[in-house]
Amino acid sequence: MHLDIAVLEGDGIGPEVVAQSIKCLRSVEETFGHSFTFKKGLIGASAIKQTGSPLPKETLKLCKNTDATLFGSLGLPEFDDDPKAKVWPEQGLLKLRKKLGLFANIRPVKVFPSLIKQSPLSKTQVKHTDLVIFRELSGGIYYGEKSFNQDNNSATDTCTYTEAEISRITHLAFKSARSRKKKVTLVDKANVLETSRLWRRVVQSISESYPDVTLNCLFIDNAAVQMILNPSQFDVILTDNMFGDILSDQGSVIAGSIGLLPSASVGLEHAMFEPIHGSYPDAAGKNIANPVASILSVAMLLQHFKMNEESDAVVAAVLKSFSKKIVTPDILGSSKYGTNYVGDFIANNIMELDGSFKIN
Ligand code: NAD
Ligand code: IPM
Ligand code: K
Ligand code: MN
Repeated sequence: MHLDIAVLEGDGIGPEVVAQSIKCLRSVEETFGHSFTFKKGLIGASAIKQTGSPLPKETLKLCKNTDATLFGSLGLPEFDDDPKAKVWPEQGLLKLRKKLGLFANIRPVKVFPSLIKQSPLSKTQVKHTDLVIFRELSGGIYYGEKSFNQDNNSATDTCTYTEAEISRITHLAFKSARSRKKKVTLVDKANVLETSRLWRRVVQSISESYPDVTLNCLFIDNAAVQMILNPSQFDVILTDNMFGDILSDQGSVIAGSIGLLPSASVGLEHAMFEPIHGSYPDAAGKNIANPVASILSVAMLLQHFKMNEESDAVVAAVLKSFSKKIVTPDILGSSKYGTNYVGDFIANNIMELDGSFKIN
């Protein structure tokens, strides 16, 4: 298969982790006889510095004209620390998601048996965790009307959802549950928010057309607790843009490090793959960032294009790095292995499997 892939490295550790993912894709290309081309584009702080815009027109065009986008991370403290800035890096990512129509952000949270001791939570608590968060990605408070009133120093963010926006991601979540443990948990704040009440109404009504899938609803505050106390009770978590952002970072505590969790952002026409973590600016250029979240995002990319054996081969190589303790210091404090070494190890261990391979 031939794929044209847009590569947006972004800021901080973005370029370092994406470089490992490209090594892995090169290895998949060679092992399985595919052909991938990589075309780089600017986004985020580096794009602002070079062009004045966090999402230059050329970058958007590139992502629209390629089969998929591989994205690193963006953001730099000099922008976070300047609340008066007129443009900032994160605007580039939000605009890209919206313009590409990426309405669903799929964030799996798993415990890897060989890393179970790395979770700060107890083994009994986290074992058997295998959940996936379906985070709505192009609506809600991230995209509602915003204003800043200089006169009385007040600011407003509005949260709006339409039935259509809720409905399209709900169908994806239920379809996913059908091929998993057949359980959807809607996480919301329906005891307070009108948007959450709409979510409940729409999701409950859609659930009737999936009689084989059980739906239950949890308030976000309780869900945050349940996810830590008993994460294995969850299968598919369906939630809005902001709750999904927060819950998925929390999910990384179960897995052991945020440097492990990948994501796929999908829409009707485009797809983008990125680690859930940010640009971890303190680690930039130090060769210590964990590349696994980005590499597992490549596994999700391959699966998206139905290259299931290829995807399994990437996951198997990642699992091998875990069992050989070829991991970065976020996983094992005493580890001397850096981003590059771990990336090389995984890329060099991508090989055809005998068909008996299972992720869990
Ligand atoms: P962050 O995810 O960058 O880092 C938080 C902490 O997570 C780090 O201190 C580190 O301990 C750990 N971490 C993150 N990635 C890691 C990796 N690959 N390996 C090992 N440890 C890792 O979040 P933050 O500090 O809140 O934000 C930093 C910047 O990143 C901000 O500008 C923020 O806006 C941006 N951000 C971007 C994205 C994105 O591009 N999608 C996501 C989150 C945050
Ligand atoms: C993420 C990030 C982004 C988000 C920021 C950087 C805009 O935290 O991808 O999880 O909130 O969606
Ligand atoms: K990211
Ligand atoms: Mn986030």
